[in-house]
Amino acid sequence: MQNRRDFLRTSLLGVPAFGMLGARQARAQGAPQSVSQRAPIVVSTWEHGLAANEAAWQILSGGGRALDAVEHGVRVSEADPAVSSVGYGGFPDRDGKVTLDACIMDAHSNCGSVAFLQNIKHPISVARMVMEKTPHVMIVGEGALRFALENGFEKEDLLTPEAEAAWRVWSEKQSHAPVSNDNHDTIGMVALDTHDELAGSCTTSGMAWKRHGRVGDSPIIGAALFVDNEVGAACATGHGEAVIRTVGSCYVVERMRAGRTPEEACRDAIERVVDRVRDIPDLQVGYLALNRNGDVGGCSVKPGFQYAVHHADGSTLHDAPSV
Ligand code: SD4
Repeated sequence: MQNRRDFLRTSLLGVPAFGMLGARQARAQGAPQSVSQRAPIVVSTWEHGLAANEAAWQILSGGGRALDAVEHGVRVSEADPAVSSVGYGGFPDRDGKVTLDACIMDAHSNCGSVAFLQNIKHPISVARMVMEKTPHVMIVGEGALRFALENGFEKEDLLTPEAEAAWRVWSEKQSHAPVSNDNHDTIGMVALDTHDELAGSCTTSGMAWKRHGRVGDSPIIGAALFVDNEVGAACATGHGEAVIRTVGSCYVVERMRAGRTPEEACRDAIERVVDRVRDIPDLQVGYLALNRNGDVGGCSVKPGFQYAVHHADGSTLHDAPSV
């Protein structure tokens, strides 16, 4: 059942008046948290998804492809040093190394992925190159770095002074690091373009203070991201181990195929996580889904998961319901 206490919380950022009206109507009608819009539309995880969506929208609103939109959208978060779970400025692992995971998928079941990649600011673009320039889906570690350098990417130091300082504080305490406000803001983005094509992307520096070499769900197709153009697309954020163990995003898409709305499908997947994964303390997982009709919904284990939506009526931020 939908949690009706957590109604649509819409924060409109410089949207035109008709966008505000639409949001007010949704509230007045007691609409559920899901959003329904004709293409194009882009949705992404967390508040910093608003800025990422804006970049994606520039592409989608000009008739561009969802694939380009989801790549260029998440690059905004990758480049933002204030986003401490993605790209440049991401919190390092327990050895003080920033290691990145990313994947991308298009409407034709093409996909590309990189994992445990270091010193490259835009892993999502490397993932896209894996998809388009190799016969493979996934390249990791040293091989991924070599592939990136061969294809014109530059080696950069991604550890900002702020992230290094946070790591030093953690090293002194050697504390356990559950998903918290410090490390929950992986970006997953899914979009539908005016050519009726869906695409999705996901990029992260992973769980802060993780074991060196640990790879989460974010580069794994079917776990953090899945796109089926006949049905819809879904992405995940939160404890990657729980998402992998329940093949989360693929399950969300399959639930939509079975007739569930995006929000219901996300709720089904969250219920599966809660039911099956009982050994992770302070577990948090959030799913976000978009179907090919432009309906959007999300759900998370704990309250606090937000997602950003951008469509012709403007840009909004929503609180997902939790189970
Ligand atoms: C991971 N899923 O590496 C990522 C972490 C995350 O928001 O989503 N943070 O497990």
